[in-house]
Amino acid sequence: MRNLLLTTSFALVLSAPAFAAGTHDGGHGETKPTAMMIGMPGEAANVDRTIDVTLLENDEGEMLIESEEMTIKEGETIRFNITNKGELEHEFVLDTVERNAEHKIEMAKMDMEHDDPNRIRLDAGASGEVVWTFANAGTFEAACLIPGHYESGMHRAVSVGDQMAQADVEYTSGTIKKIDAKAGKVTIIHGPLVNLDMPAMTMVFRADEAMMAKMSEGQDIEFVADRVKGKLTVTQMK
Ligand SMILES: [Cu+2]
Repeated sequence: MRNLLLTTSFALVLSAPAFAAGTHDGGHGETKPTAMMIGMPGEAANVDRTIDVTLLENDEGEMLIESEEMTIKEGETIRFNITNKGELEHEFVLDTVERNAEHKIEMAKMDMEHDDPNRIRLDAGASGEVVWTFANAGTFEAACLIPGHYESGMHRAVSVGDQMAQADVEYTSGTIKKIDAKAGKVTIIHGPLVNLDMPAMTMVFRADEAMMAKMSEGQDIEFVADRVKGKLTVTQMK
């Protein structure tokens, strides 16, 4: 495996000049495998949510990556639960559009099996997962780089941005019922939480110390809650 990886990097370094004039950021030589433009491998303990992904071919001869819209917030850690429902082997690679294009060319020369945390290769009927933390805003791509598959439709935009999330933010009114500063928990009687798809009710939220300091029992607030590391958390308040 080690030899294969070394060969891969060598081939990529050789191919770099051809792309040097473009918008390609960094270059393989400087890019650490653990921190890429698209982010870094995520920890299972930090997963914010799961996106189910299906890889398949259809009767029209297309090859597809099917999933809900891949609209991700900056900093979010996603578990991609990937199932190959096709009859062929497929890949799921997360990267910039530019890097996928480069790697596709490399793959066309030699169908290499990679062992990178941002990609997984699945036999027909197999499933697996990629846990990824999206550290930077931008438009990225999920793709299958097996020769011919990208052209048959196996690519999908992955948009990462905080701007989008900001625009969506809607404040909810609530009244603070109880504060447990030690546990970092606050009970709020609140209106509907649109972004979380939750009706009006009384719920316990997490809040960090700075947020806690601004709260008092009985206070009427306008706030935004979101899932942070899987826990409902007050992220903004006024
Ligand atoms: Cu494929």
